[in-house]
Amino acid sequence: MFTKAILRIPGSNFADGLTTVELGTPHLDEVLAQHAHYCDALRECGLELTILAPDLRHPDSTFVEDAAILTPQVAILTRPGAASRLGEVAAIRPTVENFYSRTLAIDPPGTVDGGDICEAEDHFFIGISQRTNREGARQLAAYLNSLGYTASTIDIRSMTSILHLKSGISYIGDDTLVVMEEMAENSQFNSEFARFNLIRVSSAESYAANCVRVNDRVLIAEGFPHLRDELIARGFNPLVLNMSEFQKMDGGLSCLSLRF
Ligand code: CIR
Repeated sequence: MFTKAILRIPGSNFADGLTTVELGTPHLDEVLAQHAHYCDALRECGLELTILAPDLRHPDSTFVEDAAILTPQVAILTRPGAASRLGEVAAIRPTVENFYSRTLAIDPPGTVDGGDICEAEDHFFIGISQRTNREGARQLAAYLNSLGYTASTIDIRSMTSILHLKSGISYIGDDTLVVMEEMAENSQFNSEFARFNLIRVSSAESYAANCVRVNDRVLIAEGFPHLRDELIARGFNPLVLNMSEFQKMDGGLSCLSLRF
């Protein structure tokens, strides 16, 4: 169960952030409206929100998930792999420290983006990506092991269609992973996923593979009816949100909040 979440309102320069997709320029009024709906959805799931003011120094800072990894016992401040995002960690640190008496940090030359970290019960999948390097993964795994979790790495660098590990997989509780087809088919990853039930997401719906279990709901992006129906068929309760403006900046549902 989560009780709280941290978010940051997108800044007026949101469109100046990083992106690898060519879906057009986000419209600020729609960005803000979609963000407000996302906040409402988390409240509907029972969370108490801490909503931070826009940070114009960091256009990508609404994607708060990348700056920290929150476990029940400790917070691990990350070290984002994109230079333009490094300062987001210092910016969010005081807020995280309001809730956690113990924080750990990833040190140079390690880099970790929270979007590469997928927690599935007592196990953490750590994506090695353009943003998270092996040294960052090593430091993080050592912290997690000391806290009693297991960890394994999944190298997604050959998968050019996704930015972060969690762009392609999500753990939605009940021993179930939502996995984009390309990953589910990859023989390198099969053994990693063997102990879980898999919901495969076709390539036509791959953006929807980034979904988020929040208490008794699963937040999913609007416009992906096959995944929505599959979730319902398996007894999950999806809550659908329009994510079009965040998708333009490579952002998914999970990256807009830190839930704990
Ligand atoms: C970036 O490229 O860093 C941002 N425009 C998007 C980050 C999305 N974060 C995530 O999926 N965890």
